[in-house]
Amino acid sequence: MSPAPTHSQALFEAARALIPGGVNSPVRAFLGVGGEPRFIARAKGARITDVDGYTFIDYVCSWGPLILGHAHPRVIDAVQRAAARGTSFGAPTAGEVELARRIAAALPSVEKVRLVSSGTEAAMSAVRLARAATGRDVLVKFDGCYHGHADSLLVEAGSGVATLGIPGSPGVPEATARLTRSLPYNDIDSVRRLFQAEGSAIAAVIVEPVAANMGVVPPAPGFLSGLREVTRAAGALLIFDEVITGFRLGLGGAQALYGIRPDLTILGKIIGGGLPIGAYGGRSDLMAMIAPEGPVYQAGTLSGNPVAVAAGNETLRVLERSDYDLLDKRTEALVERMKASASAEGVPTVWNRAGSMFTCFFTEEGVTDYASAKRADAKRYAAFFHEMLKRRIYLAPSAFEAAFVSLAHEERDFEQTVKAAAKSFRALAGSPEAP
Ligand code: KE4
Repeated sequence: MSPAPTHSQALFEAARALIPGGVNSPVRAFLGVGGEPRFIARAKGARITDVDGYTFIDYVCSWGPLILGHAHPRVIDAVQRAAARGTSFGAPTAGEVELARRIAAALPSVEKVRLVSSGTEAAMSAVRLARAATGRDVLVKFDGCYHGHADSLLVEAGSGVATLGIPGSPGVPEATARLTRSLPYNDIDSVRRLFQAEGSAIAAVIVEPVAANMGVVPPAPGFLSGLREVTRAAGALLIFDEVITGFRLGLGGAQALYGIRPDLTILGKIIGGGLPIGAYGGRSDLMAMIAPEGPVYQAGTLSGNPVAVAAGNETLRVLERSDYDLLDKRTEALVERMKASASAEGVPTVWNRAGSMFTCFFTEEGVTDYASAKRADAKRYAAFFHEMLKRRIYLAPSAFEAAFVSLAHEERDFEQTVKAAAKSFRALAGSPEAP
């Protein structure tokens, strides 16, 4: 007699009858690791609880936004107070000015900023602006980087596209895809060659300054500075997609860490504190081209939504007084301990980390781009994912994503995680589980 379906299973069956794949975003469907997704009922701090009452230490953190942990009391209070004043007005509010000010104060390259409702919207708008500002059409991205699901950005994309092994996406017109060039990440010579051949037609290079959608892959020395130099020389724009790295790698994001001043920056996730948000901004001469100040049209019913903005402002207020160094050191210690336990069990792993995000690749070679990330053993990652899930640790259900540590993760969480990892690596190595 098979066990009665769990609430998650029953919900997933009902969801699949109504929602494509039973989920509202593909990577949530567990197709990258097999099995069925857990439907989450609630979360607090570093832990999430599914509808069957199982609690897990969470390293997905809603794919990055929840750097403070789930249901942070100050964020919840700000959201409740904002909602009680009304959820949306379709008119400007003071909170939007405060959030714009906080973003500009943290990112000096962002002289003006437009709030939207997702990272996808921010990326597509920044690309439209770059094409309008330069009068050019060609866009350069990098294999395995993901900038949301706008047509021109789905070429060789990472994240869910990589997880599902979809070559781009049907429905993107060939004429559109042809205008996007995708090059190997960290290969500055390939960028130089392309600019020699087509530089006068290139509107912009868009890049995750620390890639996190092929798993975490930091920039090689000279890669980002090389992009800055090549784009400036060719009159093309440099767009940093900091949807993940913004306010994750420090208040100044990757651009502060690596000392690069992009022309445009894309933000999302953390600046909304877990509510729907995105933003794009940069040089004021460029942003002045955006309607209604200029002719480049972009709009949104819920752009700058007061409840999302309240969550974002409170999150950034807390982050402005938080210790990023401590968060990074805790993450480094966690990764070192898990790496040691994999090695002790003779399981080959490579761990890429940037600040408080990391990825474990099951491989013996360095992972420096999408090709090497794809050579890692995704099946072994899937097995590790389920061994850890069994031990109540919730990692990304995809080998091509990042694990995130929040300020709510405590020593007891790391202890439990390291113990679970040791047992999981032992299981992967085929050794009997120690009692
Ligand atoms: P959204 O449209 O999902 O808000 O943002 C798109 C986006 C843009 N740029 C970067 C660097 C991103 O990582 C993302 C979205 N990230 C994925 C996970 N890595 C979102 C998870 C999902 O698609 O469900």
